[in-house]
Amino acid sequence: MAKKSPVHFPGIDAIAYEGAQSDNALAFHHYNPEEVFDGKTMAQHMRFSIAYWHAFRGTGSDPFGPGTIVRPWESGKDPVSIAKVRLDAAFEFFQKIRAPFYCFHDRDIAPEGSTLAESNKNLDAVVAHAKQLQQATGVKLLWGTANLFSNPRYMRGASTNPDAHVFAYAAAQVKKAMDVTKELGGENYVFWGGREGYETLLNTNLKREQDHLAAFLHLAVDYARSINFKGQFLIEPKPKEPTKHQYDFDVASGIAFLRTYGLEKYFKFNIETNHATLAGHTFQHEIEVAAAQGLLGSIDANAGDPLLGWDTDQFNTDVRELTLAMISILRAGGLGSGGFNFDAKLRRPSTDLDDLFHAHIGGMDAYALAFKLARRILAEGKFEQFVNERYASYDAGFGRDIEMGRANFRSLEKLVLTKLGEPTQRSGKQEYLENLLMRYLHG
Ligand code: XUL
Ligand code: CO
Repeated sequence: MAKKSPVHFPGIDAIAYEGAQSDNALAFHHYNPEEVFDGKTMAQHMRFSIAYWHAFRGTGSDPFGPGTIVRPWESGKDPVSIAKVRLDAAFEFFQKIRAPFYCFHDRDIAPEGSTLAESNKNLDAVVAHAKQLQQATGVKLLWGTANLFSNPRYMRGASTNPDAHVFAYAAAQVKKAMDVTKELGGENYVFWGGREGYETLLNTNLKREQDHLAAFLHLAVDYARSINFKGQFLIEPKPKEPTKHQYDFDVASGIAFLRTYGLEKYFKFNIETNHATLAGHTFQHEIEVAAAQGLLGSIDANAGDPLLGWDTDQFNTDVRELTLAMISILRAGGLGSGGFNFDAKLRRPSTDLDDLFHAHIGGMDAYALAFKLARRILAEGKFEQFVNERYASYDAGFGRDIEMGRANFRSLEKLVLTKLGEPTQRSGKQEYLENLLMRYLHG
């Protein structure tokens, strides 16, 4: 165990649930971790997770200027000892914000060395420290992943790189990232495509690159099996940024890719709100497309800005959007081994230590409120009843025959000509339903 660590967040206690009427900004107003719903605490339902890269490696830098967020623990004699003190600060934060999980990339938690062997050594030293902190605090690893996009060697992709040498390097890096994820009891392992995409077909063989991506994922599946890693593999789709054409554009293209290459048994989806909206979809749409195929895995909880066309990774306080998402998630039976990971960062001028608390309190409260609203909406079943009635013509007679594969074009033509004639018009009642939703949200 580390020497008795200094308090990195002085003056901020563990965040308490004080209820909606409380004026205390450093309290939960809707998220009560201990409250029980259907025999499970809210903490067990939500499985909130902190994203190490944003919360503890984010500095506020952008293409126009350097970082603005300076943390007091970012000093020490060498990069590995700084990494360990940073972990101490992180675990203090995880406990105070009452998050049961965290997530990391290999290069967030430990510094990259000048060779792969040195990087692995750094990672081992920091992972040993993380393991102690996990044991001491009870905070668990929701998922691990490898950063295959920051280092310049990956500028033309990792597994889709035209150079097989880079493919091999990425394989070695993912092998190690899976080893440490297993070592830390990670419940999932995420593959975000990073730079797996292209800018121009003038220099790109698209088919070969997609074949290589699939080959890489098969090798990952084989390796996981060989080390007996039981965590769920997750694909995280994103349509653009960094490359113009990302291969994992959205959930639908991800499903087509997985099925094309025989990978659908091994993967589910980690759906990120801001990636959904960048693809021109709603968050709920992406959840519903994955859930329809039994492939809903986990959520990267954040929000984009509707006026900006890039991944702004903001904390989401839009209760309407989250309630709709929660309806689809709860209807699908929840996230299983997944959780809600705050892949979200502070705005560049949010430089105080307590801003990190305000940001996560808002995200957790908004999700908790959405969870309660979605439960009520589902329990009352008004929308469900409306939707069921809308499709009732398929429940019996020739509608049932269509669903059961017992109808054909000839039988249907005969029915229309001899019996059915012109269909009667039925309203979709969207405005009525939107008003109904508004009553749930605002009374
Ligand atoms: C990038 C992104 C990543 C993944 C993990 O947009 O969301 O941080 O979540 O690599
Ligand atoms: Co993400």
